[in-house]
Amino acid sequence: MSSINYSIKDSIAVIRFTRADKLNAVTREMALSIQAAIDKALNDASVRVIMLTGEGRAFSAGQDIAELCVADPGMGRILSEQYNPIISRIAGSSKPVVAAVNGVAAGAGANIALCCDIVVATKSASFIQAFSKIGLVPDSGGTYFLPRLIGWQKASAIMMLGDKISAEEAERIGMIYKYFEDDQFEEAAFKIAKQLAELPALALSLTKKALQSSACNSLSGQLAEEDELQQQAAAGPEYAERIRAFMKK
Ligand code: LHQ
Repeated sequence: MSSINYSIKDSIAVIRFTRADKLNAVTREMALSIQAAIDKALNDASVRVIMLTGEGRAFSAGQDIAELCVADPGMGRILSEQYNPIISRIAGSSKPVVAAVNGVAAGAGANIALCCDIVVATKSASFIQAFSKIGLVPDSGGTYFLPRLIGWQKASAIMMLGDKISAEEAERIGMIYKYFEDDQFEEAAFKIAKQLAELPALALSLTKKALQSSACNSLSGQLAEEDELQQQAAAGPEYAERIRAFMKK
């Protein structure tokens, strides 16, 4: 896996993009490596949280445009084989996925970050829906997640204009959870992942499911879903343990 690095620390699998000289632009090999790394983390019982981040001054500049010029497999194949499986894996992951956006995130790079459960960024990071400028439609789930995160109007403008959104603005409008000063970023992002790793895994996974259902449920449907998921959570071992511990205190 030359374009990414995979490591585990404190039950957190860190998938780090390592094409820093190309702003972590995504090649076919890199997209397939990201998919394989997510699978590895999902299948490893010792991993409780997955974190995506980048090396250098970018999180990812999206599709490697240079690769398209030398070996374009056709638009249908790029999305169905490279990007959609990454987004589906992250959205379908039973383990929480944190995007630690260390720098600029553009095109599919931005949308890979935005489909994660918690998105944090350095103050100097930015988000660019770069698609319209190169004559393309936002992909990698962007048209699904962005309007749900920040509302239709802002999503529409940001996607059509392709404006660069600073981390401060992204936090203000609800596109991301928080930004941190650059020199405190690594520690702060890791602290959030660690906090997740120490929480009951089943509850987090069912919370993710409930949030996803709410994207298309009616209130009555959602209340029924919460009822069902709450019963599943309460049937798990961590609920009983946590209640016992609370009562002891
Ligand atoms: C790059 C890239 C890049 C290759 C910087 N590729 N080398 C899905 C399906 C099918 C087709 C197409 O796409 C998609 C999904 C997508 O992601 S479409 C959107 C693709 N991404 C973009 O359009 C963003 C392109 N990049 C930029 O606009 C700028 O590089 C940003 C704003 C991200 C950063 O600007 P600067 O800070 O000024 O850096 P730079 O432009 O000087 O880039 C530094 C190096 O990185 C440079 O290489 P070099 O060898 O000259 O130092 C760039 O060529 C390379 N690079 N993005 N996407």
